[in-house]
Amino acid sequence: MKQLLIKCMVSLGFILSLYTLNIQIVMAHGEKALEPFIRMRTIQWYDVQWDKQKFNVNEEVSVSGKFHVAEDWPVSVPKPEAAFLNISTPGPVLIRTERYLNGKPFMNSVALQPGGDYDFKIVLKGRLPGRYHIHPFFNLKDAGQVMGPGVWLEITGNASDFSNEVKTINGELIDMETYGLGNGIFWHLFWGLLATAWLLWWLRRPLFIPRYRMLQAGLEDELVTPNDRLIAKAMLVGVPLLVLAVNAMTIREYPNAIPLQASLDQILPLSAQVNAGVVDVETLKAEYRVPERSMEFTVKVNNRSENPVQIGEFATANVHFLNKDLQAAYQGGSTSMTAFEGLSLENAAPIQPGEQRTMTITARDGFWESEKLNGLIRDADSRIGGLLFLYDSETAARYISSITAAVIPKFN
Ligand SMILES: [Cu+2]
Repeated sequence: MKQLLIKCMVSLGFILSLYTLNIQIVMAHGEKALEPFIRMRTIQWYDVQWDKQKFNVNEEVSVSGKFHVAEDWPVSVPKPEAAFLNISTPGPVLIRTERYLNGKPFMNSVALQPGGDYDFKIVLKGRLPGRYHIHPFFNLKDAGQVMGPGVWLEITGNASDFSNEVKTINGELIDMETYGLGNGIFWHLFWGLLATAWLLWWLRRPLFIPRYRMLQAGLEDELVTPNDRLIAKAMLVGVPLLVLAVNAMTIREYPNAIPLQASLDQILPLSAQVNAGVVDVETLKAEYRVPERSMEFTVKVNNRSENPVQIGEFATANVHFLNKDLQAAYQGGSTSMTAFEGLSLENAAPIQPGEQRTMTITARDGFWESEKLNGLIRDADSRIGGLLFLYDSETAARYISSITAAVIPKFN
């Protein structure tokens, strides 16, 4: 209720602000609307990359990346028993031609396992020219959309050049842009008109209070005439008969049709990529300093690898806080949500093999506020989650830990 009120106030404020400001290009599209604990502790995206960001109509483009499903899945969010990997676009500007999870093609929703690691790839084809803001995202059943990182894509060329032809199992080549369109429009109109006619037939009678008074007066027989009964019987028999007859015609014309698929795809997680065990990170506590916009973690790092490791990055809800003392080339691509000097360590010395160190690390940047992640401290579920990236100083190997802790706010 409170959130509804806030949303109404925000929308109202937004509408009012339109009158006082010049129209500016809207840069966001609701990715910050979801509660911070859902964005930080459900799907943890990383290494998301587009093979190109400028391409032609008809040209293929692919996005690939990885994600970890947080172990510390919020208790108020339904478990990811049905999740759909999709691409958020402003309208049908691209078409999706292929989609893979852990290298397996899949069409339907999929059950994800908390703690599991996955990689994905989606192949798209440019349809409408323009410059668009695009995200991969997961639609979680009953929870909402968890956005992956967003990019701007530029599609060049002519919309009229777009072709979307597929070969059916009968070997016929069809144009998906227009195939069956007339049929679809006809049936929508047909059922719409029939339903409207049926509704209007009854709406012209006395309604509500006059009807109630007639019933009270024992005049119900006058409300339903023999003609009404006849038409009702014709509808009752005619509609199912029509559906069955048209269905039979369709089956005769297209004997080898595959029904729309409604099953859940079963794809198991990869072998552990995050929390894989060689370098362990345990979060002892987390404090958010409101005036400084900084999150301070006390972590216990246990290095069981054979080389020294250093903490390089903390990533949560697509915001990357990089360790300014470790600007290594392998530290991931930069996005518009990278705080290059956002991460500082209490003790910058590499953690030696066999060493167990308890230390504080601080992720400080205005992103906590601009990405509305600081709303966490006013949530009923004030727990943070994210991925901590550690790098082997000698071999550049990367270790990833999904860390989580309850957040205590500090207001001064
Ligand atoms: Cu966006």
